[in-house]
Amino acid sequence: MNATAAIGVTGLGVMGRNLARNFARNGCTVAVHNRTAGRTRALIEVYGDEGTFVPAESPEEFVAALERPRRLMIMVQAGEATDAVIDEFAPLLEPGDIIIDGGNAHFADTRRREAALRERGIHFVGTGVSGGEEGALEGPSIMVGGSAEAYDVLGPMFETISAKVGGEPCAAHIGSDGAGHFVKMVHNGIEYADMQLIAEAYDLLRQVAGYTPAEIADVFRRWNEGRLGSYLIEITAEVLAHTDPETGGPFVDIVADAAGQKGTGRWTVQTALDLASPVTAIAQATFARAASGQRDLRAAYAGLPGGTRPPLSRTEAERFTSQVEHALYASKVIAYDQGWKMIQDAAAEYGWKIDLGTVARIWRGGCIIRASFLDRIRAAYAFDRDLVSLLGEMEFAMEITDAQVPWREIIASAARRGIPVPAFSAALAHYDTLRADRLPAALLQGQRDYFGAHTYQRVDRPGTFHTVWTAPGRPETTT
Ligand code: NBP
Repeated sequence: MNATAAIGVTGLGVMGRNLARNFARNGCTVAVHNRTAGRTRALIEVYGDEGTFVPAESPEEFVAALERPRRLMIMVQAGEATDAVIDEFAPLLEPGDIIIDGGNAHFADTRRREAALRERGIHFVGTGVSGGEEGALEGPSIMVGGSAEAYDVLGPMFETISAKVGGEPCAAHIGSDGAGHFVKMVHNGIEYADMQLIAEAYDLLRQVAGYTPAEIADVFRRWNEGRLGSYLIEITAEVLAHTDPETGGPFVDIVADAAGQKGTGRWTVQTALDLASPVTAIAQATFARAASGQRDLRAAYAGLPGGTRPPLSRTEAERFTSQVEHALYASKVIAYDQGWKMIQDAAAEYGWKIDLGTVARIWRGGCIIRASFLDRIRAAYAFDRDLVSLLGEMEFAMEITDAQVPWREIIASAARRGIPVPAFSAALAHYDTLRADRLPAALLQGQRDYFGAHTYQRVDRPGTFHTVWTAPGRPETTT
């Protein structure tokens, strides 16, 4: 077989098939392979005329079809399947060849695989691909890890097939080894928080303002024209406006209220704990999904007292709606800020040089959290590459200042009425924690020193101290 393919895709499920078609539609010759050969044949049969595909039935045939340095993209299930495919193909490759893993791998697995393959001279490029089935075909957001050398080869191809915003590609080299998969994981964590915040806003508008789902759809359509404008707000309006054909009632009322998750939100929270990165809005969003599925526990709590819910007049409901917009926006800024800080914390831990403005740029299109808001984040980092927090940027700080009364009012009114707003509350508590002059952490240090001699620092002089709590007069010692 002649080596004519610029790239090969193995694993022709939903994502692999569509990525292969995207490469082919953009003029790349693509070798295609799948464990079950029937899928390869089906791809050629149905989509073969979309571009130049080279179907391969065996790994050897597949590798032989690739131009050097070989670029081989794996699109199979994360975990054991990915390791099995690497073990199958790596022995067929040569130093300088590139394996790309476009699945949703855990970044720690990517780091392990990259180190092992580097020893054999093979580039391993963990790549986060966001945008689902449609994005893979029409233009995803692509977060590329691995070496800069590998990106020199792959970059132009990824940039060609990615989504474009204002003519700019939503694909970039994020950083070495697992940086691409890490950033994809945080993207999904932020997505969880954004979705939960929107869901809480809906719940408030329904239960406090008394609006119907169709009316709330109109509110979201309006918000979509403003600073909250985003793919998630847009699809929320569509879901809320949808009527169940069977019952004729709102679709949202016939859906079971137990949310699923595939695990990337959970990974974000688990990793954040290891990094001591306080992504509390993301964590609450993840726990809110978990709580929604706890049928027995919900049954045990059902019927317990909550707050009182006095109805609002039409004018009050309109005012309340505008307050919810402020609360949603302010909470969203905090959730995104938490995600960005987590990326900074990981970059420091793993030695990645991540350009945070680039992350914002490539999330503006192709992915689930795409939004005009990301342009603002990009601009903030373009102005100051080392920005520690989005609130260090004047416009965000001013918006948060403007949101103070409505943000607090909304959360207080939810608490009075017994309506859960875990992500709104976590975002506000995060804000209040970080802006506080003094935190009760001082008392925690005293408690820790008391029971475990964990020592403490003083505010008035340097050094490390311990109080001998059991001795008369409780003398202080220095260590
Ligand atoms: P699918 O479930 O549609 O396809 C899975 C593919 O993996 C099939 O080609 C299957 O081959 C192959 N495979 C498996 Br499973 N085990 C294998 C093994 N041991 N050896 C060789 N091939 C094996 O998955 P998908 O939705 O296309 O997802 C692919 C990757 O992309 C996953 O890591 C996923 O997390 C990620 N991802 C998915 C989305 C999305 O929206 N779906 C978005 C972003 C990323 P077979 O045909 O022989 O069974």
